[in-house]
Amino acid sequence: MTTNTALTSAALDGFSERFGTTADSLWSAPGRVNLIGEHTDYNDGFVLPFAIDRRTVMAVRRRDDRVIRIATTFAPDAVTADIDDISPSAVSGWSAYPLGMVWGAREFGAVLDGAFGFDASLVSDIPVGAGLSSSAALESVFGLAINELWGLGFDRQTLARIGQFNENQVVGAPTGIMDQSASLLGEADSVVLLDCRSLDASVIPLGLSDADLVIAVIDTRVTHEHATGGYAARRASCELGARLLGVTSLRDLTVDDLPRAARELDDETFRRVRHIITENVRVLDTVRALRDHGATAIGPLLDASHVSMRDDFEISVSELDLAVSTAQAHGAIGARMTGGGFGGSAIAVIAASRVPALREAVDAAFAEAGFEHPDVFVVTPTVGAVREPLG
Ligand code: GAF
Repeated sequence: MTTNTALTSAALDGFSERFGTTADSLWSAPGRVNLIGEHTDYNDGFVLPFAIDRRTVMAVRRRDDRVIRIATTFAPDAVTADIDDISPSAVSGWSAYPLGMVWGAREFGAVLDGAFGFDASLVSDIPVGAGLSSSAALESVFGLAINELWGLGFDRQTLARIGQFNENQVVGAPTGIMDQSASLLGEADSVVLLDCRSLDASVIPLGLSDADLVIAVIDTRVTHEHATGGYAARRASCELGARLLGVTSLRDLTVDDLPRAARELDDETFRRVRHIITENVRVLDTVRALRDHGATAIGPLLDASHVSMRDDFEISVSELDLAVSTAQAHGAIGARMTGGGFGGSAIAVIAASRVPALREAVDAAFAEAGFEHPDVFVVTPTVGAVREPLG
């Protein structure tokens, strides 16, 4: 069974239109929503994301040479590269996400002597810049495809590491490993608990339907990117805090260290550190709440996470705060911004029957504030990257 018939058909049709022949294999990878655990990944901490039912699909046909051509619906021109010439300086723009995976695989020890070229056509229904990891989906779909086509033998955790490496070294964004892990390790109706130090991952049932709940995304349409600006500054603050407190990473600290941190750090660095320490606790508390009481019990933890991101980590924006407070006032049992921040999306855990009223309330609140019209839609936890059947 395909994960999304309309998208896989669009990828196959797009392939035929662009290359004048039919594809011989098909792959897909999802975007992600992070339920809780923000900016904890690059601090060796815990995250709890899930793969969403918004995907990037790639139709492929093998070639007889070592050339890769990639066409997409989101860029006018196809890119062409020779497998042997791919390096950080030879790729740029959107194609760095897929093509950088070839270089990353080689850096992780893959011998590409037996690799062959292919044509590929990509389509996606993950909004770009919405904080739902469209870029990780691109890396994951391409990484899984070359891993299986070329028989590279990497496991999914290693593919996620290659994706992060690509993002850091080729794309130039100092991001952690959460997004690629969610896209590669996600399972239906579940969240992925990832220990970003050991990379141990466990899949935990979310049980939304048992509780008659859904997760609504509120895409503020404030776009963001992580290669520049606030994201890198937050990472630098965390590294400074760890250094000044004499630990390898903020993962090594607990709430018992907060009084010392308050004494030894300037106020801003202290608040950055406090967010990471308390967010790690909230992730583990969320896992316990899910296991012991189900999804109905997680709301206050999500609300507290948002407050911490707004006040201590300072990565929220007015649109995200308004989305969260409006959701909380219209029936959400918990709401928070999700992802790297400075724009993007918020999530609300809410009864399915209340989603139309939530959409109306958010639309009205955004119109009154003079913000751009937001997009509100429900996401379902779904399977990670897969090879799709051809038809
Ligand atoms: C972005 C990054 F890519 C992730 O690694 C993570 O740090 C996240 O922001 C914040 O939790 O999505």
